[in-house]
Amino acid sequence: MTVVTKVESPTTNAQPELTDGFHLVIDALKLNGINTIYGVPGIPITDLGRMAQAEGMRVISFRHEQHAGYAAGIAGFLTKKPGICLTVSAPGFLNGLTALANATTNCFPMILMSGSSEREIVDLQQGDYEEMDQLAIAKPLCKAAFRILHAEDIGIGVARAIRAAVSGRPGGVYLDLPAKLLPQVMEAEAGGKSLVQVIDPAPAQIPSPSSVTRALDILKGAKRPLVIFGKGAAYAQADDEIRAFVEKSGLPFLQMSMAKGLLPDVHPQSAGAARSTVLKDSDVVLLVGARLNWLLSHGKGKSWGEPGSKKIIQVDIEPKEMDSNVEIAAPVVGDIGSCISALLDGLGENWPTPPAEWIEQISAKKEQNIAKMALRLKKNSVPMDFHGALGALRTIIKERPDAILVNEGANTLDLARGIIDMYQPRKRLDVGTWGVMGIGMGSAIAATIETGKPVLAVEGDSAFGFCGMEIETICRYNLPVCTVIFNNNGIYRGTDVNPSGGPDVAPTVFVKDARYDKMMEAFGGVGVNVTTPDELYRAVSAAMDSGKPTLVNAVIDAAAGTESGRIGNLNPQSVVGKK
Ligand code: ADP
Ligand code: TPW
Ligand code: MG
Repeated sequence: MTVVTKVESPTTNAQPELTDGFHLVIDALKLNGINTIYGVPGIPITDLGRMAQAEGMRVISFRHEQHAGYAAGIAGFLTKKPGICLTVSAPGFLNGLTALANATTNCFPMILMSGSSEREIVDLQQGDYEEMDQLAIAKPLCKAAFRILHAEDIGIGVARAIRAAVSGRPGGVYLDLPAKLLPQVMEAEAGGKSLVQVIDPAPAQIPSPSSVTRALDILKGAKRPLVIFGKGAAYAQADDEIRAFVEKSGLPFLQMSMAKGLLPDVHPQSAGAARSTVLKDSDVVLLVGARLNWLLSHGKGKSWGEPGSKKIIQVDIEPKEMDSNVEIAAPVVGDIGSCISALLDGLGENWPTPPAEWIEQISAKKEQNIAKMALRLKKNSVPMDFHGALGALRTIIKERPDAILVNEGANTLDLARGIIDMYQPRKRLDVGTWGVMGIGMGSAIAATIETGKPVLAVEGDSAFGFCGMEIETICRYNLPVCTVIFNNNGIYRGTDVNPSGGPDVAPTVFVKDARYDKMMEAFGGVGVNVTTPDELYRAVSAAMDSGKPTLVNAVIDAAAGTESGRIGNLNPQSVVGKK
């Protein structure tokens, strides 16, 4: 318990020890094992950050709250504890709110703690400094939202926020800290007693035995089974159970983007290189911590084969997820560790291996696709295309399987996802469910702060622009982050022209041949410009080995990309003629 001061009592001369709201917030977080705050200082929380640092917490100051928020969300994903983002009132809060909504959408536990203005003035709309009814605005964008008005409620308020963030389906929580709360004083002993250590914040949720039996019966009857792991499976940290289940059952599997590496992408049962075939031709699909949202074509349409050709088993902690898009033949509701353990137990001793014909069909397709890709990855052309550049980065990760890969962009994202094999769980962090640009630098910072591992951030030049100023943060904290910009002079491509012939450039193109590496030099980091895959490989290897903050400007053929990468089909088309 932190003691702020001792004061003389005029009547008894006793000296009650006092604490205050600032210290109670810090003590409540520390008591619950939360030791890092990501944020931006200012009224009314500047001193909260200072005092947190004085009390031994790690306080990482960003240049913009959105990136502090993305960092907090990723910290939550990596650690199963809520990441904390601390912002100032109104504008700072709103900057952090995008990240809070993103965490909720992605099922990452995070708490946005924001200072706010005087309640009495805000509620009468009398124009306080940075006036805004933040609680009301945050509510629809998060799992839960709380405001603490009295110092003695800080313990309970922080406990509720933590439990709400991590229990059940994880998500974002908003915690409103009005300016007046922080200097409120109370006796230290009472303050200490008011704190709450959250017991069993995310209790195991055991699936019902009949749901497990139903799932296994369907799986056993499958001729062409498939397992799909999503980022919920990566989050669950049930890595050993998942591996045991996959290997004992012999089932082929796919891993969604941020689940890649849960099992090595090079695992013999991985069907990653035969994705379209297995999605289309499978007859039973076991989904584990993956939603049937747009990323899986909602579980229907051409990519899923003939309508009615599949039965779906779904393992998820959120019962409402079942039947969200198509009928789920066997819902298994519970936490992934408990569900997979139950399924593993149920395999018993004589589980039949999947039909050889199916496994052979998958192997043949894999071999064919891998051979096709190998040729493209070896290209050493100038200017580089995406494949040539990604061939080099693929080797970097193969040589350093415990490095964390951060990835955003359109072509830069879609092609890297397919080309760079991952070998360990929770090593690939990307744009997530929303496909949001600008997660890169925040994710990279949190990834290394939380794990101590080096980070390779592969960024489209547009994606990087959303968060580029945070390279100063990377340099300031001297973090082992190597950022590679795939510089193709624009969004998707740098070759578009203004169809009107007017003086403005096309909306998708940037300054030609920009040198992002020079930005890094401005902050004392290492900047390198490369034009070939060999140069790229050498520059990134050196950066990863040295751990020095580095930015590599990788010149990519401006004509190489396609519109929206792999999801161009989602662009609405004008019927009256394009461009
Ligand atoms: P992806 O984008 O990789 O397909 P999604 O974000 O769509 O993954 O799905 C993740 C799912 O995992 C969510 O439906 C969420 O409820 C679920 N989930 C998250 N954590 C757990 C857990 N510990 N146990 C069970 N399900 C979980
Ligand atoms: C917050 C829309 C999707 S992808 C992209 C934008 C702007 C940039 C693609 O260009 P980049 O990649 O990064 O250079 P590449 O390799 O294809 O050239 N605002 C937000 N999120 C999204 N998704 C967008 C806009 C978008
Ligand atoms: Mg680009």
